[in-house]
Formats: sequence, structure tokens, C-alpha cells
Amino acid sequence: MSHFSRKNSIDAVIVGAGFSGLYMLHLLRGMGLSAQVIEAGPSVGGTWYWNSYPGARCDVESLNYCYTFDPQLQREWQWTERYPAQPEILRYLNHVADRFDLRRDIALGVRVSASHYDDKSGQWKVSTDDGRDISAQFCIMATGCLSTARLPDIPGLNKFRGRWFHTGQWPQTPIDFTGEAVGVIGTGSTGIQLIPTVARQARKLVVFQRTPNFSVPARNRPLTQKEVEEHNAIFEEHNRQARISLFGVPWPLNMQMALDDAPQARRERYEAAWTAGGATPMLTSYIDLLANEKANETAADFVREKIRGIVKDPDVAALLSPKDHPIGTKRICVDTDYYATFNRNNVELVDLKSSPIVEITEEGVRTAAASLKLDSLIFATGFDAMTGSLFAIDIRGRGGLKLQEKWNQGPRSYLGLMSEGFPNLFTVTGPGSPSVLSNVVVSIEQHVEWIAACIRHMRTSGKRIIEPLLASENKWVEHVNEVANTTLYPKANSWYVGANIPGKPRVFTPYVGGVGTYRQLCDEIAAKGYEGFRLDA
Ligand code: NA7
Repeated sequence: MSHFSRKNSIDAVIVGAGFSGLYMLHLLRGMGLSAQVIEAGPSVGGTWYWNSYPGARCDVESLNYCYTFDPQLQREWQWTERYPAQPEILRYLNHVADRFDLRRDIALGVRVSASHYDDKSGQWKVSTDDGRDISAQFCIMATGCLSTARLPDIPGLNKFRGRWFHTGQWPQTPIDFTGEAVGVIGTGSTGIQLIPTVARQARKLVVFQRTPNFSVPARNRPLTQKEVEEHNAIFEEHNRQARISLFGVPWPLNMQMALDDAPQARRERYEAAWTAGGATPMLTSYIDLLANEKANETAADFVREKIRGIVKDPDVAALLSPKDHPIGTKRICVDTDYYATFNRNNVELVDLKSSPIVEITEEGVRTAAASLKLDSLIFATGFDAMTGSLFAIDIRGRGGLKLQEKWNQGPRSYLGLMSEGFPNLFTVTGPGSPSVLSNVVVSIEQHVEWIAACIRHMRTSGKRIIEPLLASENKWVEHVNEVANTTLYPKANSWYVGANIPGKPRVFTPYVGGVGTYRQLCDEIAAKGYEGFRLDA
């Protein structure tokens, strides 16, 4: 059921009903504001609705990847596995929507096509693809960082006679690959989760790999009742630690430098991280892994050695071993049996670096070296990250300024929350905030709470308009770049820099300063009366 406000002027429009939009609605409503969520999908859940591909799972642990704003909610929801599978996260978000009675202000299956600021009235006019216009004082983009699926521009897809899918727009009905020859293009986090699952079902699986990625074992398993009870006893302190941490996960960072440690001790440390499972233990093994290439190389070598130990064919192992980027500068993938899948005799690895895809044909995929017959083709080719979903909406600020034009050399924001020229427009986990470099639920809660507190401040101080000053925005953009350049992150051709989208300006988009540091900065700015912003009555 879709619920659209009968009023054509309300306090806030929230675009998107994922983790961000649901919590934003809950807080604004609690403050007595009239708010409307508009969601393109037919369900709440955002990216967790669309990414229902086989094997889809979060790479952050369940006990960390959940809301913390309501202790009762945290106690009553029982996660079943160490890492939550997509259906469980979707059930959780549906539970949240019901539990806080959110659905009556959520319009589903409606896409926002435009959002224009009216200089005279100081209101946003939000237009939808079903022909509605709704006017609101605040417009909050809760559109997610990874929600615009990207299909590569490979010629011939329209000729293909088999079925094809994009993982980010997966059908909601189960797809059976039994007896089929299936091709998968893409070996990022998504491909790495999907490949072992489809390999167990398909007659034959062809993996088209352009660039290998580092992956570590998830060590997923059911959570025990004892673990859940122990967590429930300390979750408030656990949440507090997460909020002041580097990545939004309370895991200790070893303050030693990698090269200061003896080779055997270093090995043992990496081995412990590998055994613990997940990306955080590996990334926090030494303080300088993301800052010093030589230090990084020790961790990268360790993982490459593991790949050689698992994959029986040395040529395949070599192809699966990343050499073009420091470990961690692209999101480390977290897998279950990924490398071992290449020991199966129904799985073939095609190296697109040596034989690129020429075209998709009626029967399958033709590379420079061979033609491969396929019944189904899966694109695990990622997203137009960070800005894709914002640019999909025609956003215009003061004087008709287009967001896409203002950001044509890369996103420009103050704190990743607002952009000059776009008064009262907030971006939850926007470019220039820790967002995708963190446990994003921690970052979402921080942003949503900051935005709600800002609106409360405006209401109590009689202000109607907030907008960042150009000088503070410029300084922030500079700072985001400066901090990124002290790390190895910019060295990778990752979607963090937009490298996966031809023509996208190469700018390191997220803030690498850490979740805790960033939160403190945002709080200080608010405490100083929203320093760097202009507030008008
Ligand atoms: P990613 O990480 O962007 O991975 C996409 C993969 O698709 C990657 O291996 C790409 O290779 C490959 N790709 C993209 N276009 C092509 C073409 N044209 N030909 C061959 N291969 C291609 O997306 P994911 O969905 O896996 O993960 C995104 C995030 O979602 C992840 O980090 C988690 O946070 C959740 P390339 O590296 O560009 O050579």
C-alpha cells in the first residue's frame, strides 16, 4: 500500500525508504513535523530490496549492522547469523517500518524525478514520475550511496537470446540456474558472494574477470543464544565504541607499524585476522597499512599466499591474485568459499585483461580469444556510486542552479551534508562524509540525528533557511582531499574515485578521517551555532 500525503505542502520530503529514510521519518515525526517518504521501489529496504541476488549478504556483522537508537528494538530483534543475509536485513527493515508505524507516511513505487528550490517561497518543489508535485521546506536525500545499478556498455546485449540479470536489480522471484551454463561479469564484493552460490547450482559457470580483488573469509555461522545474550548485556557500551571508532565497528586498531614487527610476529597477526574472518581485523592489523605502501605489501602478500594455498591450479591462482592496488584501497571483499570455488570442475575463469569481451552474441559472450555459449548472463558490475542516485533526480537550487552542473568536476559539499546554493537540502551519507568507508548504519544514524537536531535548532531559534557558506564548503572539500592524499586510497581505480564510470571526474569522494573524528567535528560545528553555515529567518 502506498501512502501519499493529501496536503500539497508539508515540512519535509525524504527521498528513499532504506536505513536512512526510515530513521529520518521516525525522528522528524517525533519532532512534530509533517514528513513524506517517497520510495521508487515497491517495498521499503532501499538497496537491500534490490540486491536480492543469490548469496547477497552484508559484509558487516549483524550485531553491528543495525539501528542503535532504540534499546528495545535492539533487544527484541534476534539476528540469526554472524553476517546477515539480504532476506534477513529486508525483514528487519520491514519490522522497523511496522514497529514505528512508519508506513502511513511512505509512498512506495513512486520515483522522484525532480526537486527544485523556489527562491521566493524558500520551499522545495518535489515532482514525481506519476505527475505529483509536493512542496516542502526541507528536502532530504536518503538515496543511498550504492543504489544506481550500472550496466556496462558492451555491444550486443539486445541480441542475447538467454536470460540476463543485474545483481542490483535482481528479480524478487527465485531464479533457478540448475542445468544451465551461466556467465558472471564482475568480481567485486557482489560477484565474489554470488559466484560460489551459483557455482553450486549451475551446470557450468564462466567467471569473466577484468580485475581481481582481495577477499578474506567471512567465517559466517549461526549466532548462538549465549553470544546474543552477552551482546545484549553490553550493547550500549558496544554502540558507544562503534561511534568513536575508525570504521564504525568497535574493533581495536593495533597502533604498531607493520614493518616494526618481526616477520614471524607479523605473520601470526595476519593469520589471526584471517582466522577471525571479515575485513576489519585485517585492516586494523597495523596502523600504517593504509598509509605506507611497503607496510601494505606485507598484508597483500599474505593474502596472495593464501590464494595460492587454496586454488589448486597455479595459473588460476595467479590470475585471482590482485597486483594493481594496495589491499584495502578497494573495499576488501568478504566471502564464503570464493577462492575454493575455482577448484570445481564446472567453473572456468576468463581473464578479460588478456582477452577482453568483444561483444555479446545471440548465444553468449565473445571475447578476443573465444566464443562462450551461455544460457544466462549475470552482470555483477556495480553501481554509479555516491552521486548516481542524486544525479538521477533533476535537482536545482537557488537561481535554478543544477546540482549536476555544480558538481561536474566532482562533488562539493560541506561535511557531506549540504551543498552551497541548495538551501535546506540535506544528503544523508553524502559525498565528503565517511559513508561507504564505514559501517554505514553508524554513519546513517549520525547524519540523521545531526539533521534532526539542526532542524530542531532552526525551529526553536526562528530560522527558516540553512545553507553552507561557500568558503566553508571549499575548505571542507580541500580537507577531504588532503586527508585522502595522506593515505593509499587514491592509488586504486575504485568506485571511491568514480573510476568505474567512464567520464566521471576522478575525485576521492568519501571522508577517510574516521567515523569518530568526523562525528566530533560535526558536533563541534553544531555546538558553535552551526559554524560555517548561514542561517536566515
Ligand atoms: P564493484 O565493486 O564496482 O565491482 C564491479 C565489478 O564489475 C568489478 O570487478 C569490475 O571490474 C567489473 N566490471 C565492471 N564493468 C565491466 C566491464 N565492462 N567488463 C568487465 N568487467 C566489468 O561492484 P560490487 O557490486 O561488486 O560492489 C559494490 C559495493 O557494494 C561493495 O563494495 C559493497 O560495499 C557493496 P573492474 O574492477 O572495473 O576492472
